[in-house]
Order: sequence, then C-alpha cells, then structure tokens
Amino acid sequence: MKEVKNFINGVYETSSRQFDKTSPLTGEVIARVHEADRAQVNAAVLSAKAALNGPWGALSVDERVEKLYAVVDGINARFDAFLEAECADTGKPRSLASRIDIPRGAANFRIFADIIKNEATQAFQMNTPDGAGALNYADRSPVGVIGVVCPWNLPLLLMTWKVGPALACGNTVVVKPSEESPQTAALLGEVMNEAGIPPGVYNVVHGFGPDSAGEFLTTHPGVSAITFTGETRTGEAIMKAAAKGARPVSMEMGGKNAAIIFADADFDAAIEGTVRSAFSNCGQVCLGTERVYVERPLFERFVVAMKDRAQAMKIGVPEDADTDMGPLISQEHQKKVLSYYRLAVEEGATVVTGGGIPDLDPKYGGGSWIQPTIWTGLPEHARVIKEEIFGPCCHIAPFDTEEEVLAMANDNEYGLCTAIWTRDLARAHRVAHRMQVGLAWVNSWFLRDLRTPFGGAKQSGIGREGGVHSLEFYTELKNVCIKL
Ligand code: NAD
Ligand code: 6OD
Repeated sequence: MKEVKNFINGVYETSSRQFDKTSPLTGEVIARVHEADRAQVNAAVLSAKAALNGPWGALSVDERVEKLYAVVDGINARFDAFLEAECADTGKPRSLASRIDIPRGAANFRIFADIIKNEATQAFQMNTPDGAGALNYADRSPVGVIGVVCPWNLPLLLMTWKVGPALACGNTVVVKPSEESPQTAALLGEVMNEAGIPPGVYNVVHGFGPDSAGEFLTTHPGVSAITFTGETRTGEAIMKAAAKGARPVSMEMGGKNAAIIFADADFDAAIEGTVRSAFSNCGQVCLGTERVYVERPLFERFVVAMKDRAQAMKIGVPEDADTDMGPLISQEHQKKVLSYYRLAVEEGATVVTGGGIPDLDPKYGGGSWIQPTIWTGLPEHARVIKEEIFGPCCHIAPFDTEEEVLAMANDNEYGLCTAIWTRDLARAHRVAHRMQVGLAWVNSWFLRDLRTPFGGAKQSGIGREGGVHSLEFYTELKNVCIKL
C-alpha cells in the first residue's frame, strides 16, 4: 500500500496516526496518509521559521529566483508522476490534468519568479521647508511563515498558486493539502530537495480541519499569515483562528456563478463555453457555472443543445483518451450532490437530463460517479439556485431584458465570476461592470493570464492574488523616508 508522508524540514516523516485515501473511481483504498499531530505541525512551523531566518532569508532575489526556476524544471521533469498522482487522488481525466493542472503547477512558480525579479517599487520625492527635500521609496520584505490551506478540486494548481508567490516573495510555507488529495503536495517535496530549496522552506502536513492539522496550523502563533482556498464556511472558521494575533488572511472561497447568454451571441461558442464551465472537472471548479440565463429567443434551442452535449459526454476513467468527465471526489461529496439532485425535483424543477448515477461496469460500483444534470423551471428563490452544489449541474432560465438578468445574476451571496456571451461590445462592457464579481469573462471562460487579479466579491473571497496583487499579501510593504 502506498504511504503518503508529511514533509518537514526537507525530510519525509511518518505519524503515529494514518487515514485512508480512497479512489474516486472504485472506493478502494489507494494510500495510507500520515496525519500530522500537533507536535509535527509545530515542528513544521519552527523549521519554516528557521529557514526564513537562515538560508532562505539570506538569498538574494536573483538566487531565490534561480531556485524557483529549478522547481519549474523539476515539476516538468516529473510530469508523468505528478499526472498519475493527481489523477489517482481526484479521478479527473488525464487529458484535463495534463493540459491544466500539472502545467499550471509549474507555471505558478515561473510567473511569480519573473514578477519578483522585474517588479519596481514606488518612489516619491518631496519638498521640505529647508529646501533639501526628502526621498520616499517603498521597500518590500517577506511576511514570514505562511500557512497554506488547500482544497481537493485542483490540488497542485491551487496549492502552487499560493506557494509560488509566497516563496518568490521570500517567505517560507507550511502547506495543509486537502485530506482528499494529499499526493502531489507530498511529491513536490522531492522536487524542492532536488532543486536545492533549503530544508524548512516548503513543508507539508497532512490531515483534516478541526482538531487536526488544519486547526493546528491555522491556530499556531508562529504562522504570520494564512492563505486559504475552500468553502466559505471553512473560511469563516479560519478567519476566527487568524483573528488571534491579528494575522492577515487571503480567502478564495465558494461560488454560484452565472453565465449570461444574449440572443446575439455566437451560439456554438456559447454552448461550447457553457458545457465546459458547467461540466469540466465533473463540475468541481469554483469558477464553474451552475446558473445559466439565456435571452428568451434563444432559450429553447439553447436547452436542447446543452442537453445533447451533456448526454454525449463520455463518463470514464482518467486514462481513456476520450473520457470527458470522471467521478466526483468522494462518496461523501456524491451524497451531497445527489441530495441537491433530489432537492431540485422537490423544488419543482424539470429535469432536462441526468439527475442520478450513470450505469457503469460493476467494478466501478464503489466509485462516486454522477450524471451531468440540467434543470429548468425553478423559481429564483429555490435553494438549488442559491446554494453552491459543486457538481456537474446547471439550471437554465430565460430572461427578457438586461436589467432583469443583472438583477437575477447578482441576487446571490457569492460573487466569484461570470461568463457573458454577446457580440455587442458595449453591452459586454456594461454588464461586466455591473456584475458583482471578481472575474468577468466575455465570450470565454477560464482564460487565465496569471498577471491579472484573481479573487471573489461578497462571500466568494477576501483579497486578490495574481501578478503584482499577490505581492500585496505575500510581502510587508514599508515606506522608507530619507531626509536629504
Ligand atoms: P473545504 O473548505 O472543505 O476544505 C478546504 C481545506 O480546508 C481542506 O484542506 C480542509 O482540510 C481544510 N479545513 C477544513 N476545516 C478547517 C478548519 N476548521 N481549520 C483549518 N482548515 C480546515 O473545501 P473543499 O471541499 O476542499 O473545496 C471545495 C470548495 O472550495 C468549494 O466551496 C469551492 O468553491 C471552493 N474553491 C474556491 C476556489 C476559489 O478560488 N475561490 C478555488 C477552488 C475551490
Ligand atoms: O486559475 C487560477 O489561478 C485559479 N485560482 C483557479 C481556481 C479554480 C477553482 O476551482
């Protein structure tokens, strides 16, 4: 049986307690994961602190950047091992992980190494009564030990999205991967060692949230700041923990994202984009679309086309090249998604397609498979319209006016992203501006330039990461004022 260990001070460590990691494909146990206890989390934080005040802190920016480029090369050199580990943990198609998850794992180190190398600081020259003047300039230093708490849906991508900028800015990290996807974070430890990253700079502690590694890490006073991706309710608990010691947080949380399709949209492109945004990664993407609003003249045709596409999706195992969709992450998550499938019917939905578990070979009977599902006919106040489901499903509703669709799309506690489909550029600008979200796509979805700000409005997040915006969280900005 494979063992997944903690990575503390450059060394893999076992724990006295372990938990099972099961395959989303079959429900079989695929690994035993070592659950870090409080003492091990403490050791990880102390080693991170020592590295910060020692070899890592002593490097020049250029030296640090060179080491991060070596991490990029190291991920690429072990591309297949990362791919295998990610697909085993999540059940996602290899075609997806090889295009998105693993390349982004590497890119997240390269982009922030480049940014830190090239970013200038602000300077102001001011007059003084004696006429000699003064010079002000902004100076950035690392914040300290960063606690990084991660979800399971894009494990390597979302973890490195935070570890990349944290290390580029000179911090050290203790990562708590999701209990559902521990493998790639652990594997990255080997790459760190090979790349010459000093022990203690990158640490991984496995476990759960409350009364486990997540809580031990976020309540540890040696952690200077916490960056989190996951559910909004978990984010609230972590913010409470961070309040002790008034420590800063960066929060990337849930969503209930709306796509808006105007009648003048490129129909095929809108269908293609909406199919991707609703069903990619089995609907387990925070940026995914669970609410689709279609201008009435296009509505019936749009529903039929979405139904045809959903029914044509090939549900299967990661290694099959024609697999479009794998299973959900776990049986527990399958239960949650199925409970929403039932609720939709109770709330009066018309099930256009799906609504249950697909027929597969009995050897996959213990897996967490689910059908892509489309509903129509729900009132806007339905829970299925309001709450994040995080599965391959969407509700499609018609609208008649721009004002009406803006009111419906914005009427939600979340505000992560939207996708607007129209050929009218003025309308695209107008609607994008009025949507209460952190990201607005026009005629696209999940198109990412890593230099741009990323984050959510309302209950979807606090703060922005990406490009220079990450520097705001991962560095302490100081004004130096020199009287001339
Ligand atoms: P989750 O909140 O259940 O878990 C996330 C992490 O928090 C896990 O590592 C978990 O062990 C840890 N955790 C749980 N309770 C904790 C506690 N009390 N203290 C410390 N750590 C704790 O989220 P998930 O189910 O892994 O991921 C799915 C959620 O993540 C969805 O809501 C999705 O929208 C969101 N998400 C958001 C973004 C974004 O960028 N906004 C990206 C991906 C996922
Ligand atoms: O692309 C990214 O940087 C990012 N943070 C994506 C988040 C996806 C959510 O599941």
